[in-house]
Amino acid sequence: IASLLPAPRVAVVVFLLKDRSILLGRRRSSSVGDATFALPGGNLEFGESFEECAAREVKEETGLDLGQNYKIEYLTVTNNVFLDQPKKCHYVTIFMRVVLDPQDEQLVLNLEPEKCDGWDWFHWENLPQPLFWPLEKMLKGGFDPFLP
Ligand code: 8DG
Ligand code: MG
Ligand code: MG
Repeated sequence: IASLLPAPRVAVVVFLLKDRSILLGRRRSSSVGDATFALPGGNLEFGESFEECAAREVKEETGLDLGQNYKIEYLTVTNNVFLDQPKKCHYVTIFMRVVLDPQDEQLVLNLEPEKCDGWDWFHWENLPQPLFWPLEKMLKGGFDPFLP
């Protein structure tokens, strides 16, 4: 019954773009999307703006410091209900974008190895499989994070 199910939560995830590539990591999760390739991101915390949450999760998970110079843009939102996963959950997922300077030499680190096998840049025309379902669904629907 509905009262035994968790309330929907808000997640903020980030398309980090560098040249024509995006940053993805293979999830390690006992709850949702295990072994699928996903964007950095996580749960919106009390009082945060979407931009603050995006910068915090990117820093916590990859070490990349978006600092004051990068623009963190809102792209879109999707509604994701996970019923066939070890933990049933419902996320309203906010997708943000940051276009990195191709000259930015910061290294990407796997700072949460218990949650991710490692981060890599993948060319937009050659994304890995399987993608985390919310991402797969968007891209199949024609969504392009590189469009202005
Ligand atoms: P936190 O404790 O750091 O707040 O959470 P997290 O451990 O980083 O959470 P997460 O699972 O990485 O992200 C929260 C939820 O966001 C995830 O369970 C489902 C939803 N989500 C999507 N698409 C994506 C995506 O591409 N990447 C990530 N990381 N989460 C996504 O709907
Ligand atoms: Mg996180
Ligand atoms: Mg995360």
